[in-house]
Amino acid sequence: MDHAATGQEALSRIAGADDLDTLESLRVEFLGKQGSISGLLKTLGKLDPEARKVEGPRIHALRESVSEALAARKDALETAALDARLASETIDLSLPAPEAPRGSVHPISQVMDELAEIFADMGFAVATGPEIEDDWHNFTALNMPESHPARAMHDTFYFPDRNEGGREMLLRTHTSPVQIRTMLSQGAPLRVIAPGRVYRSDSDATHTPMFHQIEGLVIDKGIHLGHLKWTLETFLKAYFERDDIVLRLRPSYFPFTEPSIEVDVGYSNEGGRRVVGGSGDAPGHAWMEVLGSGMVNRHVIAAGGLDPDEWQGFAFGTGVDRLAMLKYGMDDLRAFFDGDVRWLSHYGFSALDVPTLSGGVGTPV
Ligand code: 2NL
Repeated sequence: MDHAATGQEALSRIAGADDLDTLESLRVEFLGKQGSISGLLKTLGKLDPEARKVEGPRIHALRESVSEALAARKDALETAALDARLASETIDLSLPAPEAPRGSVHPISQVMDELAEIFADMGFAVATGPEIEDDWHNFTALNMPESHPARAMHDTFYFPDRNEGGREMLLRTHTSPVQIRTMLSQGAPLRVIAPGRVYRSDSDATHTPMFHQIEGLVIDKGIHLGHLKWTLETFLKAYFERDDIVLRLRPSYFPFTEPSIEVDVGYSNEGGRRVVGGSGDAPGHAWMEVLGSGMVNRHVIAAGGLDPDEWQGFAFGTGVDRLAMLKYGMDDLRAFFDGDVRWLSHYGFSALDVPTLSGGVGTPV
């Protein structure tokens, strides 16, 4: 048998295989169970001992050389494939980088950050508390007795069960309970803001059942209305980033403050948009209420564990959502909570743009 010729043909076909699939089918053809060289090996058993001595080494040598050739060709084809991939997958550094999808900061979060920044500069810390409250912290401590209308089922979301102390549980209707908790845990003097979600059973074009409030509380000795007025004026000028903000203080009523004061700012209408600034009495201007405030009622100071003859304070509260709408020009409150990314990419802020008093508290993207 001319094994040399068989070997030559096998080696040249292996050398000519130009992909891994072809090479694998050659391996099966020569060395597989039914392969031609495997067939030769099987014939050895039928030969007489003399012939086997001659043929044996030749067939084994043939199998060895074909097997080595297959391995070498496989290696070469794999190296070539890798080289081709490396050549085609080079990165062109002169091209612009592919755009990474970027989220944006919701206007509510942005405005809360701006408020925290502004009040931090006036020495206020941020206080937080539970959104599920008991009726003592939400109402009683704030001088709102059992008979107060705000406690009614149609205004407040109650839970069916009372807590271990027998108190009724509810979704807080304002952030004031946070300040009661802060007075009780930290004592006086105190300068805090309490921003967060609050809940009322209310739903129409201008009211959502959940909205955002920020309240401020200062407790110290000798605090009076002058401190309140300066603080609110300084805050509003920083927030609206204008020096010509004019305040109008009006007497009002809140159960938790005495006296109570509502704060209006002057604004004008420019292209259908409210622009805050100037006196509300100036031509083309009007007044708009932006804050409720007052000197903390002595019953509330006492509920906070402090002696009202020793400590006085002022407090204020306002809606974060409305402040955001006024500054950034959205006109529908409900869109705030729809979660529409198109609205968010229009009104959202860059996460890298952290509000600072030196750099501007609000810079929309
Ligand atoms: C408004 C008015 C106000 C307060 C909130 C307050 C809190 C404590 C004691 C006294 Cl612990 N007062 N908060 C005071 C006056 C007004 O909010 O229109 N909010 C949306």
